[in-house]
Amino acid sequence: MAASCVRAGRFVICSRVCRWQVLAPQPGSRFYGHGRGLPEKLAGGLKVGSTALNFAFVLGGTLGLYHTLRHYLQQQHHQAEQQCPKSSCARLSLTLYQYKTCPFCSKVRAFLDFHSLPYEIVEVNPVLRKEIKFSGYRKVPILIGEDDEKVQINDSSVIISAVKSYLVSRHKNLTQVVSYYPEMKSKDEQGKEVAEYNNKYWVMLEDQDEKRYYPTKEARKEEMKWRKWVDDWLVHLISPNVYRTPREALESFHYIVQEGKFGTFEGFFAKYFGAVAMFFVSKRLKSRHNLHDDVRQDLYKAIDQWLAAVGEHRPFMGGNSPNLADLAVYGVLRVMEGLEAFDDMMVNTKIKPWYRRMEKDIQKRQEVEQ
Ligand SMILES: N[C@@H](CCC(=O)N[C@@H](CS)C(=O)NCC(=O)O)C(=O)O
Repeated sequence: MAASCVRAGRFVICSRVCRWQVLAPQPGSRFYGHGRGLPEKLAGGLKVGSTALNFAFVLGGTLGLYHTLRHYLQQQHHQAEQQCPKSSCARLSLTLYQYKTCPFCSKVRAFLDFHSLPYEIVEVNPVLRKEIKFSGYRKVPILIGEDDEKVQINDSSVIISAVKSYLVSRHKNLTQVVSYYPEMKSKDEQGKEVAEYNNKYWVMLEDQDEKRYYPTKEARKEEMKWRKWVDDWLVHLISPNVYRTPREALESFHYIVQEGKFGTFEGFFAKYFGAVAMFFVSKRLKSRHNLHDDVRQDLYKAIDQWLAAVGEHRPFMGGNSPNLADLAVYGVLRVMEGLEAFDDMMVNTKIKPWYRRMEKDIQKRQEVEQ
C-alpha cells in the first residue's frame, strides 16, 4: 500500500496534511429550550386569544423540557460510553509520534480527541527521524501507551482499534489488548519488506458489550468496511489532489514546512525541492491508483460514495454519534484544510454539513470534559 508520504533518499515527502486544530471551547448555550420565551413574544407582538397562548406556552415548555432532557441523556450516554471500567485507565499515559501533516496521524488524533484522551505529541523530523530511533518500525504514527507497562503500537488503524478495545475492556491491560494485533511481515510489489497487522479493523469486545457498541452485526461490518476504504482508497487521493499543479504543490509544501519540524536549511530544501519532487511523484501515484486525469473527479466521487453510505436518515455513519469510520474519514480529509483541494471539495460536493457536524461533535465532547 502506498503511503501519503514518499521517501526520496533520506528525505520523506509527505502529502500536505492536517492543520492540527486546537478545539477551543466556544461560548454557547448547553440547553436547547427552543420553546422558552415563545408565549411572551407572542403576547407582546400579536393579539392572540388566551387559549392559543396557553397552548403555545404548554407546547413551548414541553419542547424546551424535551430538548433539555434529551441533551442531558446524550451527555450521560457519552460519559458512560467513555468510561473505562478498569482502574489502570486512570494511569494511562499516551505519547503520539507524528508528522503533523500526515493523514494517518490526523486520523489517530481525531480518534483520541473524540474520546477526550489526553496525549503528548512528539513531532518527528521527517529527514533524520531521530525521535523514533528507538523503534524498528520506521513510520509514523507510533503510539506509546503506558498503564501497567509500556507498550508501542504501530499503524494508525491498529492504534485506533487497540485503544478502543482497551477502553471498553473490563479486565485487559493495554499490553494484552495490543497482543491481539500481531505484526506480519510480507513483501510489497517492489519486493520491499512491509509490515501488516492482523485484525486491524476489529474492535475486541466482550460478549456482553457487543450490543452496546454495535446494535447490529451490519453496523460493525459497515464500520470495518469503510475504515478499510479510508486506508486503501481515500488516503491515496490526498497527494495527487494537493500536489495537482506546481502552484498547489508549492502551497502544500509551504504549509508542511511551516507546521512540521524542519531545520532552516531542511525547510528551504523541503519547500522548493519537495514541491517539485512531489508534483512528479503525485503523477506517478495517479497512474498507480488509476486515477482520472482530473484527480478532483476521483475525490468528489469518493466523497459522494461516502455520503451515500452514510445516507440521509442519520447524521453520522455511527448514528447519532460518529463511529470509527466517521472519525477516519474526517481525520484524513481535514489534512487538506486551507488548501485549494479542500475548498474545491467543499464547493463541489455535499460534504459540508457532515464535516461541520464532525467538527462540532468533537468540540462538544472536549468542552464536556473540561
Ligand atoms: N499503514 C500505516 C501507514 C503510515 C505511513 O505510511 N506513514 C508515513 C507518513 S504519512 C511514513 O511514516 N512514511 C515514512 C516512510 O515511509 O519512511 C498507518 O496507517 O499508520
